[in-house]
Amino acid sequence: ASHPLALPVGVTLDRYIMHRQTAFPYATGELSQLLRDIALAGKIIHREVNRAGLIDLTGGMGVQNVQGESQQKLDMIANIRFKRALTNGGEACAIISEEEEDIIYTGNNHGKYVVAMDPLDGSSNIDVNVSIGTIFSIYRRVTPIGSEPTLADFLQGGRRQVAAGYILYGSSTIMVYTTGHSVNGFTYDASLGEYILSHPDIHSPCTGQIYSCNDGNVDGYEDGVKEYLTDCRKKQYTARYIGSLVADFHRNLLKGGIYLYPPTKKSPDGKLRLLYEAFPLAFLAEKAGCLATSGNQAILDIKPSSLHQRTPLYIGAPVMVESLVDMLT
Ligand code: P6P
Repeated sequence: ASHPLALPVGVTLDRYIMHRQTAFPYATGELSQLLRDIALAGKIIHREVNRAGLIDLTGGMGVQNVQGESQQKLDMIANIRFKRALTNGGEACAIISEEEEDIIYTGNNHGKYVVAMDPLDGSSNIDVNVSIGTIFSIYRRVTPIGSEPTLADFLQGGRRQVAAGYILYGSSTIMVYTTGHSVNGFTYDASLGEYILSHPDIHSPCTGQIYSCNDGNVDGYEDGVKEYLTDCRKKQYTARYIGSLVADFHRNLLKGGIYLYPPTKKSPDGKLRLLYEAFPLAFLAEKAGCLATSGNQAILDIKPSSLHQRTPLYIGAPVMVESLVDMLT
């Protein structure tokens, strides 16, 4: 059954956000505004991504642009744009980003929220026109309003997220997010400058026949993972690996599938980052009926200890994730 608060396909993101806010009488609008700020930055990155090839934003470091500024890579530009949108929006008191080592203080110490983000994941794919994505995770701060935010605001744990989502810059640009209830996808119509509700109340299939992993790493995987992949091949499942987490995740979310990034020799703790890749995707995945595990525990139950810590990640259709976990134990 569709979610009681579902709105018809075609409604704009702005109208949807307002509608959802009215469902919460005590809502004061800050989270709504924060989501709008993220959506705005997504529109700007959509434009930059889609013209990158034309003004050499793809990979060139040290290339001078028309203003004579040193040309920055697209992921650096995305980082700057998201920081600026969140700082100007006023709702986020602090940000952490895959692009920066330390906490970014916005100066909005009266902001209620903190944001963890990967502004442009998979950016090595830009140069070859492969889809890339922004991933974001929102927490209500635990430090007093008005004080300077601290590490504690970011290390609350995945189940304390108030919202999480991603923006996929693919054949079209789509923003998919949840505030803890339903999961909804909004496709960007650049001619209108609006995100339009295209995927209301997403429920991911409970099983699937698509598996996503880097086959080049398989020999280094632990035996249980190898056993699971052998089983997928025996069942003649489909291997689909774009090398861009958001793109692989989104396809599996809609069609049913499993994405695996196990520990490897090169990345013994896994490659993907907990706070701004695994936590937000796991939060959204669980709200859409999927599972996300590190192999030892649910991703959302991992107690974070540092901003950029990594984790193994197995995420997708519950039947597929459960049969993998059974082979790991
Ligand atoms: P590998 C991109 O660098 C990324 O973080 C994810 O988007 C992607 O799924 C993964 O790493 C690809 O890693 O080691 O298979 O190239």
